Amino acid sequence: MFQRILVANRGEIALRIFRTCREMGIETVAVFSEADRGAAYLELADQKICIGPARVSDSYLKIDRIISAAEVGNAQAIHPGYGLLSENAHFAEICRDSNFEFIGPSHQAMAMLGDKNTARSLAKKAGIPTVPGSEGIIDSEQEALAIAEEFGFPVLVKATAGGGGRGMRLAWNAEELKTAFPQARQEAKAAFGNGDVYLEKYIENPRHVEVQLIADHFGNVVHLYERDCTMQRRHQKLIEESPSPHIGAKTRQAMCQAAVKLVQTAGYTNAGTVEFIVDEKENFYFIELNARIQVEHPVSEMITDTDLIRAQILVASGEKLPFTQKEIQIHGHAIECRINAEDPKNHFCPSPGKITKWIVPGGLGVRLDSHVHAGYTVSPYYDSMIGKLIVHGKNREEAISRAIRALSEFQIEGIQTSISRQLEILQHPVFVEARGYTRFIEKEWA
Ligand code: MV4
Repeated sequence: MFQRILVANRGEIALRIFRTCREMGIETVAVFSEADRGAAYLELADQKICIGPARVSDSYLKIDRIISAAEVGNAQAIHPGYGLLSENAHFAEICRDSNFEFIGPSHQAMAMLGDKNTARSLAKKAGIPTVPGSEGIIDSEQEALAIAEEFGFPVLVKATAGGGGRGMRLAWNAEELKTAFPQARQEAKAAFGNGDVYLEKYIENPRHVEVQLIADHFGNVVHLYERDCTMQRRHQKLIEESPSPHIGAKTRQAMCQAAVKLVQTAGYTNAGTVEFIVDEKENFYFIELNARIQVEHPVSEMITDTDLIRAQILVASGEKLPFTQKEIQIHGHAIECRINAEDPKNHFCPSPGKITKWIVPGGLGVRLDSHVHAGYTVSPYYDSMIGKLIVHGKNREEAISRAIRALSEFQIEGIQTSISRQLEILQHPVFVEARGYTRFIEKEWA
């Protein structure tokens, strides 16, 4: 087992990892930017090392500085958290070449899954349902048109280097595809340095359901059931829950089995999430495999009574998974609300600044993962998420009441937050009756 881990991240996820390390008796090395200097959460690490100026490109994304910090801090492993360098295969490779264990999948698996078209081919090979679409990269407009005619409009042009909703273009007919195709290629080239695109039939009003998995180096793969992330706005998730209210036991079983099969086929290790879209008839289709711990992992932890960060660390150090599939059962229902420093009354514009009042909820079934406090200044340089409220109840109804109760207890001044909108969503009949769909928030609060 590792004695010392460097956490190559900031904010709530860095704190989340420090906490588990403390419980495991593992020391931690924090890295921080000039903007995060003096932040209270850094005190939970055993050592802290400044890695540069506020901008992520000058600090949290600087691979050489992070590797140097791991050397100076005498760490044996590096946990990347989510975002930042977490899905950068080059970073994972450099960590291992520098003799630091990267707490995540192999760089080969990451590179393969980072290419969404390769991931799609892999899913097909494993017999997992994928959306009807092209067999591979599409090189010409003629080819795109021919394929679209074959399975019918509307179609989505997707960047193979994209993911998470980035690099997608919708076309309802041949005319639109003639502009969408070159635009998608150009945008992908500019955004990712790779203009390769593929085609999928567009599934209208899908639900977004993802399966959490973890795999060790002994061939053990365990799923921790699914999370429903349908309640999002412009690909920014606002509310996540588990289990999904949109699927029945049969679909759940089939989806979780498909996800396990995919991870086995890919030879994937560590924590990962297989993302599906689900149509009105509960048909599910593979979309992508996220090769990291995700923001919303706590809802899976709450319903299965596990610590996913602990499991990640154990697996990375070469130990067997600390649980078997049989031990993973669904207990009750969990809901997560991301607390963002954003103004819901002003198009969710970021609302950085000093938090002058911070009174938070507590009580039965309430978990708050947050690195902020009264007097903390939310920096404009980073993601606007300042915490996550996770509630657990014996069923969905209780979890919803508890989430509403807990959100109402927040007293925050100095910045705007997403809380008022989340309270509206949680009380909306569409959410309560599980009739939500991915574009619901955009439509209802246009
Ligand atoms: C789709 C789709 C419809 N049809 N693919 C968005 C996130 C990215 N991971 C995949 N996304 C989608 N892919 C096909 N073939 C609709 C979406 C999508 C979406 C998916 C999940 C949650 C919210 C969404 C919002 C808009 C579009």
